[in-house]
Amino acid sequence: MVTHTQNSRSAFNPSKVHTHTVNTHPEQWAAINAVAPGEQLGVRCLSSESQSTDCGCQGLKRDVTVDVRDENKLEHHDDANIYSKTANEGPHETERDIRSKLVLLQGGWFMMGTDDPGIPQDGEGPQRRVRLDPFYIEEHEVTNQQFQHFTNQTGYITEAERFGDSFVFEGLLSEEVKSTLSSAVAAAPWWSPVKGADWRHPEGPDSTIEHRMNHPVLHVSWSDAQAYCHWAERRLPTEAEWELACRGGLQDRLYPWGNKLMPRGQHYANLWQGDFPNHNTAEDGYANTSPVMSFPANGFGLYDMVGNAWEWTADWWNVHHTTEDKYNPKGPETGTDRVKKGGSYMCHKSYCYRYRCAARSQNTPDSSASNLGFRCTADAEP
Ligand SMILES: [Ca+2]
Ligand SMILES: [Ca+2]
Repeated sequence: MVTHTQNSRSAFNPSKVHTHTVNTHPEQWAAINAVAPGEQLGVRCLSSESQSTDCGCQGLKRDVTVDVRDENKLEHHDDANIYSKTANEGPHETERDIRSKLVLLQGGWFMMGTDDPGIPQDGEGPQRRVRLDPFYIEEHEVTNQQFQHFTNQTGYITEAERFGDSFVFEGLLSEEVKSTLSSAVAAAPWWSPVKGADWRHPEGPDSTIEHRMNHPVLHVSWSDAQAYCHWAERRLPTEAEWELACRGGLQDRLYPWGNKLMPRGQHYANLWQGDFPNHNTAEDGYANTSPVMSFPANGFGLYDMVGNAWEWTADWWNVHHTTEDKYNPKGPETGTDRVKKGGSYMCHKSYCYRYRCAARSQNTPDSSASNLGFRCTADAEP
């Protein structure tokens, strides 16, 4: 069963923080984002998930209650409005090429969710009719190169950088970093909070993205993803938009390409092969993330909708849905966790059968991890 062990996120609810003065200078962004040494927040390891179907990544929650002083330092960060079109000029004309190509989806009616859920407690069902207006979606996950451009332009500092740590899958850590670990997630010991892990250092301080600039950016919180999309004059997809995009025009299929995981014996997504969590054969070519667009696109021309990195959506998490028709649904009004979709390179049927279009999971908005990224959507092509 999915149960929330505590609600420590209220201080991070964007609706509860005030709008800050507009500031578009990189130096000033850096200044207001700064966290003084020794003021990093700790993390708390929580999970109540069943291990039989769970990779444990929903339990990756920061404990924001440890130090109220730090909440004050962070509060500006939750207001993505500071990156809105009216508050920020967004990318300059010459920088537009750095953003992903948008694919226009016509919307219309589609069947969201499934009546044959792989993980019923995640709220994958019931299947319901949803109608969406046309929208654009980026053809691949936001890459390290794109995110670097964003941070270079704005001086933006991610939440993981300001907290001073992020969750990393232990199987990817060097022995040196492993020797420094003090805690792991109780029900998912393959996850550890690693000091110095952030999007530039996905496996901790001794790692780099130098040779992975075209891989999905990782260790970005929901707020970080929001900030990038606002800067790019785009937005995060709703869960319904993401799911329609995932289905690639197919109806009631498990995967973006159909019902068979490996058509003609070919890998269609970067997932986990072998025994999770101890042995990844990387039969698909990748034990970690892959360059975006390394696997076939779906019928809409979208890449890595399942696998590679999990992707944040705009919606709050809730597992209860009705069968009534919905128009442009945006999820619950409030919540503690945000929905993520698509699974990651860590997903294996034995532990995380979530690399399906109807599958879903959640994290608190300030969570970040070595398998979680995002892509943006837009209402109109700029
Ligand atoms: Ca793989
Ligand atoms: Ca993905």
